[in-house]
Amino acid sequence: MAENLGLHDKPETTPERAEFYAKIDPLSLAPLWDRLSDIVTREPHVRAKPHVWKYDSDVRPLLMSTADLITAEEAERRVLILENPGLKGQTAASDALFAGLQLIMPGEIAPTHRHSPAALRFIVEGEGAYTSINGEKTPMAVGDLILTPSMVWHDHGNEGTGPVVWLDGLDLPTVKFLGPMFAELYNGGELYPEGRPAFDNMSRYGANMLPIGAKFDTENSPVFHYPYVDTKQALLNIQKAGEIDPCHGIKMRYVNPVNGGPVMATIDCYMQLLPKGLVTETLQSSAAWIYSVAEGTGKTIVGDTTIEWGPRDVFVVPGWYPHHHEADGDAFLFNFTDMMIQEKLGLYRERRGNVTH
Ligand code: GTQ
Repeated sequence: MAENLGLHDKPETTPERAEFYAKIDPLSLAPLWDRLSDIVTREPHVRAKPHVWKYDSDVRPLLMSTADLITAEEAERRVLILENPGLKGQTAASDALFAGLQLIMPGEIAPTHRHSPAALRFIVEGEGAYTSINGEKTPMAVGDLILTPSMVWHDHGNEGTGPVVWLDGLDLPTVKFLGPMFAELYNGGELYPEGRPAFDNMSRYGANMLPIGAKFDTENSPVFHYPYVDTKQALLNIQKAGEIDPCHGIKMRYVNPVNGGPVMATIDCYMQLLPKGLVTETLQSSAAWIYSVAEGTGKTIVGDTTIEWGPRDVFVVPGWYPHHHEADGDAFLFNFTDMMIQEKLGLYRERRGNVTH
């Protein structure tokens, strides 16, 4: 991106001005005219860089080696942060969102806690693990989406025979920036008692029915498990109609069935099918998009960076980078975004081709 995106050139720092700036600094004052061109820019000046984490060759061996380094219990969450190279030390994959890969080994438990940041899990590898949400065990299968919205009790366990890995997506940088960060361990470190039976949430709220008289006090979806078998089948069925969006292929939003809105107040999730050979049209979105490849190979061209991706890779398209996708075969891409936050604040913009919305 161009370096000087300001509306006008920065006024010269004459010796007289420099002396004035030095004089007012101890009084916690500063001249806006010296900063304006860096801050109020014509277009977004995004710190995050386009980036891909290659799972099989790079991340997986390192993640697996952490099993000998620390237990899930001691770590509380054994996660490798996918830290954007443009945001070193900031615990962020994009300016507003966190991403990490979490490992849980057979027999391990990651203790019950809750926090104000909202989280999603997209299952990458393995079987036999679960997330327990307010005591309701949610079995994990590869490609499933599991939600743990703000302040919901959750713990993870692995009752299988091999390692299980998932992508964590959180609004952590946003909550940190805004300030209301709260977290607690359940009863100082106990496991949350067993709650409703497995699959209760999706039957109660996600089977095209709602319990009589049901009332909801948050925007978050009461369904917290979106199995990949259903998601994938839906996309395959829709593909038969042959209606392909030029920018998105076939892109479906996971929704809160109560209000049709995003699954959580701050994070919006999607599954996208790019049919074999599709080259999408260029899209520019003021939101950031974090992708996890469920199936298929291809590439995404983000500004002047070409990201080659395959199954289990994670990549970031930061805000306002023109980008398009090229799929080798049918590809299924999970992605999540901060678009919701921007939309709610009336700030979201996108440009398809040359048209800005
Ligand atoms: O699994 O609860 O990647 O609390 C970061 C913070 C995962 C979790 C993360 C968390 C979790």
